[in-house]
Amino acid sequence: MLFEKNLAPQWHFAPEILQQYKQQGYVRVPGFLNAEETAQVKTNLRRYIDEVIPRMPANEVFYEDKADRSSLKQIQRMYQWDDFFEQLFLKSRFFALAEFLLGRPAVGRNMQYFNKPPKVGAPTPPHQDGHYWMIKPIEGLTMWLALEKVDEENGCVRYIPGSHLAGHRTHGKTGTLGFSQGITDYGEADKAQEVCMRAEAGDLLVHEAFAIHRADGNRSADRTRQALGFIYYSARARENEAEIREYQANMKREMAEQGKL
Ligand SMILES: O=C(O)CCC(=O)C(=O)O
Repeated sequence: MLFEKNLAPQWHFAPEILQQYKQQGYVRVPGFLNAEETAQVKTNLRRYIDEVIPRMPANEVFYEDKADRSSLKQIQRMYQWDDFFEQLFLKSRFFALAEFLLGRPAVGRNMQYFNKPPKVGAPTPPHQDGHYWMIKPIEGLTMWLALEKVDEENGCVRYIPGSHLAGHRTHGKTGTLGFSQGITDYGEADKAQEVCMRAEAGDLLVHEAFAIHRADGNRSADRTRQALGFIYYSARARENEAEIREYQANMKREMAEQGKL
């Protein structure tokens, strides 16, 4: 069952999941959703794209080419607009896993759709999510649920094992809609350590705030690369609201000036 009102006692997660998450900064949980649950999510995603996007603000929905609706690449804060995705985010085993890995009460902060449309899906620049969050303490994690087969061709997520232990790297502007900040000195030594996380539909990746990751663009001719992202913070993390407002306003202005929004 995907949803449960009373979360705590329903799910037990293997201690190895926590161990790997702490050691590597990320963990893969194969088959986190079974085939039936994954199909349910995909059906609701299609409904969402058809029925909910038209009533969302334009700056919450990103396209590789905003004149081409088939190039949909990202949807922000899906849970704020739809009961199914709100439950999936906040009353589900995803939420329970977040609390298990954080080791403390969690709050849901963002739920996103990530697609890389065939041929045009852009690379995800190397980054650390904690850089984007503007919270103190920086305690949080991101989950990434594959909705279809993902590999080198359509843009697997690539992690650097152990990178979460080496602290915050310098980020700068990337010009990429949806991933506006990237590590400025990411080099060959970093690339040599990357691990490509191939995934099947229903597999879940989870990474810690400082785990370095990136993805290539989608080189395939006809395969999409669809995933859902879930961002949870520790409940004691406090956001710097003024900094967030300023960052978002600047980012939206720049993207609009470049014709991307
Ligand atoms: O979907 C991707 O390519 C990367 C997603 C990502 O970077 C994230 O969820 O933090």
